[in-house]
Amino acid sequence: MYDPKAETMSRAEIADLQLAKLKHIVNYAYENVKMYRDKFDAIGLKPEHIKTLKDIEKIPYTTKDDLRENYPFGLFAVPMKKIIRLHASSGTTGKPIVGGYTRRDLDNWATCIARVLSMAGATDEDIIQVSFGYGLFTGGFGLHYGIEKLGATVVPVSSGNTDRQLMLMKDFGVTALVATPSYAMYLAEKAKQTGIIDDLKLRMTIMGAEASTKEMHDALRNIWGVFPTENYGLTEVGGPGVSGECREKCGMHINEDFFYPEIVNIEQNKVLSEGEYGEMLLTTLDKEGMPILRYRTKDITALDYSPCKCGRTTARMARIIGRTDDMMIIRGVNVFPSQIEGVIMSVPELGNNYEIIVDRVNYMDTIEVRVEVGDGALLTNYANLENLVEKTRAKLKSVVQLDVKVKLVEPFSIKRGEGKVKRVTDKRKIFDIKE
Ligand code: DLL
Repeated sequence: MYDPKAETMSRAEIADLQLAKLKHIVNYAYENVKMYRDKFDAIGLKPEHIKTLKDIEKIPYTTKDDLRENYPFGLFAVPMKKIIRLHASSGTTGKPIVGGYTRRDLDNWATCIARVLSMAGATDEDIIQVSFGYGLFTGGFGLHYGIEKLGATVVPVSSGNTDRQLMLMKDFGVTALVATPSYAMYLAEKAKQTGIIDDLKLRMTIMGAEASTKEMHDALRNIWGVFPTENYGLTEVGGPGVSGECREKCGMHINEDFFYPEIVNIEQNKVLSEGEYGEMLLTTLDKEGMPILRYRTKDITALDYSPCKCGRTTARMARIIGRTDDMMIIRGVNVFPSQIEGVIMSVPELGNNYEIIVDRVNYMDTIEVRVEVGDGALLTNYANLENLVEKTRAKLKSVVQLDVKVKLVEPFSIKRGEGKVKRVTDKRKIFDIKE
């Protein structure tokens, strides 16, 4: 454990610390960020009204639009002189989300990452290759400084050039790989194809930055033959390091002295109880550069406050089952891409790469899954092929309650990415996406 004192406090100690930090950060945001002052003043809320942790519910949510409207530096709570690093989300549309870090923020960030790495089983003996992009994306630099803080050896290879990645993994004796799950899978396929996999010293994959299912982790564990864990974070609250899985793999431990999580039902404007799934809100408890109160992450998860077998007492968040904005509504049925991935990964004859195409034909929603077969020879036998399509379709129907068209394609025929994968193409003109 990297930080036993912080990671094994009693729940009462955690609550006390969180309340003290919450009171401070609310006051700090009110005093130093105009947007928060305006939001509080509009409803007559004063920082001193926050007397208990539950009082956080009085504070209005912060949304992505708030961040966009204050682009680029409107939410910074310190003069620019004190900001020593900027990051930004890749953002597919419009302006990116910007984060500003003071020296203290960077140090806390590295601590959070060092903890996450240690949860995953890494030590100062490890040689860790970072295959996240280095740049405005928080993944590369975020993991980098955490690895250094842990005292492990960092290989800052960044993203891209898969052959070179594998060569370095072999030549440097890399023991841990940091990547998105989809890129870790691509690297594994290549390593297997070229036979290089047998010459590696890898002992774990540490993944994050995109959703993945238990089945995907099982497939990764199978192909690499090493232990996978995942970790979570987002640019808006600083990047990776919010939470990470330990070797028990029973949810991601939240760095609760830095982040206060809540799960809410947005439609009912209600904070949910332990174990209930809903959208996660995050409040940064210790950010100088850009404090964020009750940020709507859009990520859907649930919390578990019971102590973990690993000895940590920090709350665990369940694997993200989807985002409120990636939920597809197909003929009135709610479908998450993760449900489809779960089915695909559980059919042994299927490969690990797939895409989902949603369309509207004659006013009727259609959904097609294109998935690579594990072995190209399958495609030459019509009867086998039909059986496999049928089997997959039946499994999908039982999980998503919809007829899903299944198209099997050659291994390696679906484009692979080096960062975050985009699996869904929604061609419908009208988007019935829930806010
Ligand atoms: O992806 C930060 C990060 C980098 C996390 C490296 C972990 C490792 P953004 O680019 O702002 O930041 O994207 C944040 O990615 O709201 C989730 O929807 C998704 N995401 C991140 N980690 C996970 C995960 C980084 N472990 C958005 N499981 C978040 C599921 C994840 N989704």
